[in-house]
Amino acid sequence: MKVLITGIDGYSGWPLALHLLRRGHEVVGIDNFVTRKRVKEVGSWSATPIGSFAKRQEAVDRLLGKKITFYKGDMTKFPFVVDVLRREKPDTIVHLAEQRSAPYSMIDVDHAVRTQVENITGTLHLLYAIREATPESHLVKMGTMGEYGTPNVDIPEGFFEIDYNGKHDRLPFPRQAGSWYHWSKVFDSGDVMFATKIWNLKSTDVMQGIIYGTRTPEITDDALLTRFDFDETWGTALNRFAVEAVLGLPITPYGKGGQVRGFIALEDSMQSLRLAVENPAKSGEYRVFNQFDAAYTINDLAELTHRVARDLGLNPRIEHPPDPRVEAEQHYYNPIHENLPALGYKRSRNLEEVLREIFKDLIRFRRRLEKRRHVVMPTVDWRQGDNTASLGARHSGGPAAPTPPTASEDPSRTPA
Ligand code: USQ
Repeated sequence: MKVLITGIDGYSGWPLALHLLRRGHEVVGIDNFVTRKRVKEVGSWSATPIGSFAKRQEAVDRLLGKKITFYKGDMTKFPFVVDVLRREKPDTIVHLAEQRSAPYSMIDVDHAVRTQVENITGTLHLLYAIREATPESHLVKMGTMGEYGTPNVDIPEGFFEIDYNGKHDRLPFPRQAGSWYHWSKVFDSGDVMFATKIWNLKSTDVMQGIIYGTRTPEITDDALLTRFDFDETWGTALNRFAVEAVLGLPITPYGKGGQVRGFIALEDSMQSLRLAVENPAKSGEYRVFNQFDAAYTINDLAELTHRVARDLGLNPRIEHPPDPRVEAEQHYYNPIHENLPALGYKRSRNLEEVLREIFKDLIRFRRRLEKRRHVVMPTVDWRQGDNTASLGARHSGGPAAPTPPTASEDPSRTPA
């Protein structure tokens, strides 16, 4: 199959490209390198040193004997999006090119608006471009488990059966997102569902859980590493906890730490996306996959990180900062996830094994972490309308300057 990956330079996009190439698929990519710029904007960088995209392409050529066709451009420019689709005619499009950080979207009004405008515009452009250029192609759209929030009932895969006032229907399950970022994904889901219906498209909406890990089996050389973020805005729970332990900073389950989320290893997220690609939706079908492996409380993960770090001779400690988010700190959580196992999904390795591998890599890149230790502790508070002063004071000695939405040059000449 020919697969177009939008956001191919990202944490998931890059290992997905390697995984699909190894499976014999042809890979085309789009990116505007804005994640590299925005991580720099908050004073951070990737724990793993990653080269420019040209260097990544060279490594794929040299180490795998494969080519990736690449288009630098922005999903908010419709002529660019439709032109790539017309030229490449992909069988499948995996749409990952969105602002993916909840805390980043909560910095201030500017970051909230840019997150929603860019994410929703990019998805709408892609939907119109598919209709115009490749109506037969299958869209695999990256959404998030966070669209559902944490309701006090089981969470189905997208839809549920309901009896109400004597009538019965199958309806989209209510969405209760917890950040402007997560709401942008809710709006995307509505748009993908509607476009699929009116234009008879094929779509899979992936409700992705929190990914952890530094590696996939295809990352056989440092030149093939994916990025790994750990700062307060771009890093995610388990990845951040491992970095905190390496740096001798407190491991930080926010508030009571009873927040439960679905987690999945990077390698298994790639397996899941590949299963969605290789088993496309039918014409007119909008299907939803809850894509996570197991649910854990944040406290469970903090304690596991603590134990593994001690085994490795580190001296970790757990502290509970006040929760900077507005979220339930103890709650019921039982999402169903049956669609991917029905396609053959199987967990590849257990959580502790992957965590030990994360530590191994982070200890190798400890000097890069040390240089950015001041960006790890949380400052962005959901209750504040403007966090730029506190974020700027902690990260770069001044207010965080907004980044223009379109990257005009490749900032990846130096390691990101
Ligand atoms: N948390 C802590 N301590 C930390 C960091 C996070 O307790 O140091 C808590 C948060 O309060 C939250 C939970 O961990 O309750 C998850 O936070 P996160 O930062 O790991 O993940 P989140 O903001 O939900 O977003 C991440 C990705 C996003 C993806 C989402 C999947 O950044 O792109 O959509 O995970 S999900 O969470 O299932 O919606």
